[in-house]
Amino acid sequence: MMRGMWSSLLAALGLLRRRANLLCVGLDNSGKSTAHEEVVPTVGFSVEMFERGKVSFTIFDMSGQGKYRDLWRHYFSEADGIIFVIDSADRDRIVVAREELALMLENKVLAKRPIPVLFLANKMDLENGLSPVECSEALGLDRIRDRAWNISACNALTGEGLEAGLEWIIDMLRQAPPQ
Ligand SMILES: Nc1nc2c(ncn2[C@@H]2O[C@H](COP(=O)(O)OP(=O)(O)OP(=O)(O)O)[C@@H](O)[C@H]2O)c(=O)[nH]1
Ligand SMILES: [Mg+2]
Repeated sequence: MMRGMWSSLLAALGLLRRRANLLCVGLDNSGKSTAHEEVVPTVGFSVEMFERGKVSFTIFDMSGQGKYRDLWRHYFSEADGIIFVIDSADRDRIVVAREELALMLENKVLAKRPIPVLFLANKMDLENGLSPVECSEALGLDRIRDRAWNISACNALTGEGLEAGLEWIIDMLRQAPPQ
């Protein structure tokens, strides 16, 4: 289902002049992998790569399962941007997402690298989900002052909202190109 959606979106956006790595994180079941090709929980991580002209673009899709979350930090030094996916309908675990986000932002490597973070309030199709503003409040995003961040609602099953989110992070990378 929706196989290669990241690739086609990125192609449609006609982006990037160089090599860039995006790290995709968030709790298990938030919908990180649905946007590209996986339909089963990710084991460890998976990588999707694209060549666009002279540009090599890589998305590291990390598993959000508890036992694998420790892997995220190993990619902070290489990431040019982070996509943090939230299951906006999982009200019970938004506090866990907040804790994982806090841990991530406290990481010494990441703290020194002001790379942008795109938050995706996913599963916007589900009734009773949190709006992006509510997600933002629940996660305490207004406390993030040392880097650019943005939040948009999306539905990874249909792709709705993904393009707008990606456009934002790509714009950020254009303004502050990866080292
Ligand atoms: N209703 C709805 N379901 C979604 C959406 N995005 C993903 N899902 C479903 O959520 C479940 C988990 O999606 P995954 O993409 O595997 O989640 P993940 O974040 O990659 O999970 P891990 O790999 O375990 O970290 C799947 O059953 C998806 O079909 C969405 O926008 N709306
Ligand atoms: Mg996954």
